[in-house]
Amino acid sequence: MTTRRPNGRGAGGLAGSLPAGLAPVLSALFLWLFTAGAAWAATETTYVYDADGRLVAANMTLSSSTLGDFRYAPDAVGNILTATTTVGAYGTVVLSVAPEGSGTVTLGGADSCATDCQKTLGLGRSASVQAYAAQSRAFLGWSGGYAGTDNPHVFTMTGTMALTAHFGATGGKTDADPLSDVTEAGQSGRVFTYDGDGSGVADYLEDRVASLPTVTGKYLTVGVSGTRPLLTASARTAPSSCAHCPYGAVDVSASYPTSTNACLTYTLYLPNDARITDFYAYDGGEWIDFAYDGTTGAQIYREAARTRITVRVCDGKRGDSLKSEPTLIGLIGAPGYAAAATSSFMNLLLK
Ligand SMILES: [Ca+2]
Ligand SMILES: [Ca+2]
Repeated sequence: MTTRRPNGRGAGGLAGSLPAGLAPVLSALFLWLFTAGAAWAATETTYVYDADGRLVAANMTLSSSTLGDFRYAPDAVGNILTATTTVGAYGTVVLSVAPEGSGTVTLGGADSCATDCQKTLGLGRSASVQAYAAQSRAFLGWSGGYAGTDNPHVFTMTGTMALTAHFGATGGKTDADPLSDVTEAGQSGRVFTYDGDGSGVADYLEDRVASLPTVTGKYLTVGVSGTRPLLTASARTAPSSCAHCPYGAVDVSASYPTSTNACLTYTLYLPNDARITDFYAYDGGEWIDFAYDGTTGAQIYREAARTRITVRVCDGKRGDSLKSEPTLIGLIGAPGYAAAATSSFMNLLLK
């Protein structure tokens, strides 16, 4: 508790000196309750008086990232305030599970709860959360306020904390594409919400979407149209003829929907990269510039946060890396760009 006496005249000296109606206003005004996102270290309160020495305002210094509860009330004569501060009274832990029904979470210590639970804890208090996988499932890691695999995860409440526990197959590969859950969990291997195609579904849960590191140390996502899972998805070295292929190449394949619809569209999702103007495909033992010709080939779209490349490939046609494989369509492709014109010009000069 903090009690500060302002410099105004004390009780008895100025009885009833508050302007009419101000006391109830102050009573209401100074009952401020911060429960989320507010910041208050509660260090200083500055009182403001009018020319007659009557209190007209109390300003509080707000800082830090803590949460708190502070209440002010005028005394009987109106110009002495009592400030009651209770910093650290509120903090909320919100827990959820994903994918739904694959496990439960508990909030340790004296508190415990099942799935989709919420608890209010004091700031500065130690909290412990633990994930329990359902049968034949495994706990993968946390997302939200903490991205890691500690289980239980013990932390100190410094504010509102929202956590989601992610679960997957016990073998470490949940969906039907060939990549492990960790591989698809972002470049760090810890972001189980990673959604490179922006579908709203984490990629480790999507058969037709694969996120993976490239041979150049970058990270990209590739998806395939239709209804069949990606059969293969791997990174490989770009053609030596490509001087500027910053993402290397990807090698993907899938089966096509029907004999009458023997084409697939692969989509690559890269970081926004204005340099990418070309797409090269490995075709019949050589790399070709696989530009869209109206039927097959690559089209490049630069979007706000990413570069998206759609690559149409038809069975046995140009760009199919598995021409001899019935029912399968493969793509070995590399996004890139040609040498800058000035470089070519300089090369000519140097020859
Ligand atoms: Ca996705
Ligand atoms: Ca996937």
